[in-house]
Amino acid sequence: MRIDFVTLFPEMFEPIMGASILGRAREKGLLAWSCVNPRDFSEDKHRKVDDRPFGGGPGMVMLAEPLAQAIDSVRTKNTRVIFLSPQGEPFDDRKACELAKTDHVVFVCGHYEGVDERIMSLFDEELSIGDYVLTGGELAAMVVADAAARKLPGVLKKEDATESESFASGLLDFPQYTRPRVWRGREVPEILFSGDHEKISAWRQDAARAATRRKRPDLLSRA
Ligand code: 4H6
Repeated sequence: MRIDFVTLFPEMFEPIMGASILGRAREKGLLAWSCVNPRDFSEDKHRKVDDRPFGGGPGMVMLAEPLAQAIDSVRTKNTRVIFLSPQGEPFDDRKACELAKTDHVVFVCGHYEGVDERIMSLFDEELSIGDYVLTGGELAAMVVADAAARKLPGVLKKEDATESESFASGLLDFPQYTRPRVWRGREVPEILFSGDHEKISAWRQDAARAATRRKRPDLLSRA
């Protein structure tokens, strides 16, 4: 999977996209990403990428042309261009799986009050990571990139097989325990020491259902 981030702040990406599992995915050649800066496509002598909104009002709006040129500089035949915004379709695990099958994704990160509406015609999709507002689209783009990248074959260790986890099953994860056996007076459920893997599996399924009913009943009432 190849990702291009269209961003005015490329320095935000290496600390997140270069660390931990995503860093290893890059080393293994499973994930490649780079940044393209719309400022490099500004035709203005001051490298301006924003201007005041027609109709008045506070703040600035991102110019369409530098954004369009940045996108076109990385676009190929099978590129999916995704815009992150509070107005987007809600991002979820199903979309993450779908995205993981995409060869080349371009994430466009907005700033200021937003972008000139006419740029929307260049986007294949508009996504939101939740009902809140961020100072820029960069964190949202990295959230989506992380959720998709960990679905790529070979990115996670075998043990972390994504099929058994939360959301693939429609349920929250079952509770996990590790050493010590007693921590601050709290014991690990006895059944986990039984060695009976069928019983453990059944207990975990029950525990997952109970956790979902308690914390996210909305997930149970979905189809
Ligand atoms: C597009 C339009 C994504 C992108 C406006 C982006 C939340 C999400 C942004 C803006 C985002 C999300 C710029 C409006 C800053 C507010 C960047 N916020 N904003 N929920 N912000 O996925 O001012």
